[in-house]
Amino acid sequence: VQAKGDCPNQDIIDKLTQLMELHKAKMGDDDHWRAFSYSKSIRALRNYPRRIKTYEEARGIRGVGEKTAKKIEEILQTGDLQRIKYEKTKDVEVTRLFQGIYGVGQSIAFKWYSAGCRTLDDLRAGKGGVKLSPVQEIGLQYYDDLNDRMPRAEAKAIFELIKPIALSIDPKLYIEIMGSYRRGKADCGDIDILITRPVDDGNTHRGVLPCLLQKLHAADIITEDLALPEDPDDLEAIYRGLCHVPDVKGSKRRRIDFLSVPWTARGAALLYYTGDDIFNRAIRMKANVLGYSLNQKGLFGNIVRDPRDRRIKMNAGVLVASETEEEIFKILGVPWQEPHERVR
Ligand code: DCP
Ligand code: MG
Ligand code: MN
Repeated sequence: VQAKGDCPNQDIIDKLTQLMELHKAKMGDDDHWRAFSYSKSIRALRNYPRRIKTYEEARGIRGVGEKTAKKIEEILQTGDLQRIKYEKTKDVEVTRLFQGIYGVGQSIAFKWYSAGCRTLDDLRAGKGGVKLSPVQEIGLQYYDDLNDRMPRAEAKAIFELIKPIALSIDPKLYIEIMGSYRRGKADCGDIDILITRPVDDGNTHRGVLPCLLQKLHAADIITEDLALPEDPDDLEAIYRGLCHVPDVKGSKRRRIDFLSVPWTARGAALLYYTGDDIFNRAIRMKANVLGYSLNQKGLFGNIVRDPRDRRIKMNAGVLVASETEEEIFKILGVPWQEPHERVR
């Protein structure tokens, strides 16, 4: 047995080890035996006393199979092993594909990859025992639609179907599109709708969102639910789902979000929900620097932070502003920016 350092075939062992580790990390059916077969070859090579010169010589070593011998030959001839690059890019490519499914992040994508899935059809077939959640199933079913952005006009058309239905429930509702649409973008990833209602007559929008959702299902505008509000009777609620233009053959599924907030929080909600996300991060940072805390509910002052970690807040603070975007900008000393200017 040779010491690791002075093994005459160390470069080969290194490459095969790299490949073995890549297969091990994946744990698919065939990855498992591949990793095992490489581990056998690697052990054999460690004990082999001479520099291997040819394919035939490699093939003659007990424990080295035909495919591994081919790889050894490639390393001898080129100093490299293409399969390593392939295994690496393959997992990036496949996990990216899987992360295109609504509700799938990096860790789930990699879990499925490790189970041996490589294509959307593998997922559909439940290869490797993979099981999708109901939401992921919907994401998979409408994969192409949901990875497409809709023209601004389509977001407008869908909203114009929704708005009168909402106003038929309560004519005093405030209902508008936020997100990329409000920023004036030519295309939208989804439709973000803010709902609230003035309280000057003593009424609120309590219960409106569940009622609206039911009507939108009945009108075949909303087609699938992805996430329902936690407490439908709360003035503050979030809904995520899919919608389409009804009665138009081949109309695509589109993402739709509803956010309902108390009337007094509308400014902070408008600001948050209009974005974009980079602008939001910047203005929240600015608030933090000034000793405030900004979120979708409002701008809060008298924030006490943990001196050991300034990110940790020790109290909820005192509400300073939340009714209009303008006052939040003003208190933070940020010059007013129109929605279309709030971009990265
Ligand atoms: N938002 C945020 N941080 C996030 C997600 C969202 O601040 N992580 C805010 C800013 C966004 C708004 O919510 O503008 C709406 O979220 P969307 O994901 O719908 O993003 P956009 O509407 O801006 O873009 P898209 O056209 O892709 O929907
Ligand atoms: Mg959006
Ligand atoms: Mn959204």
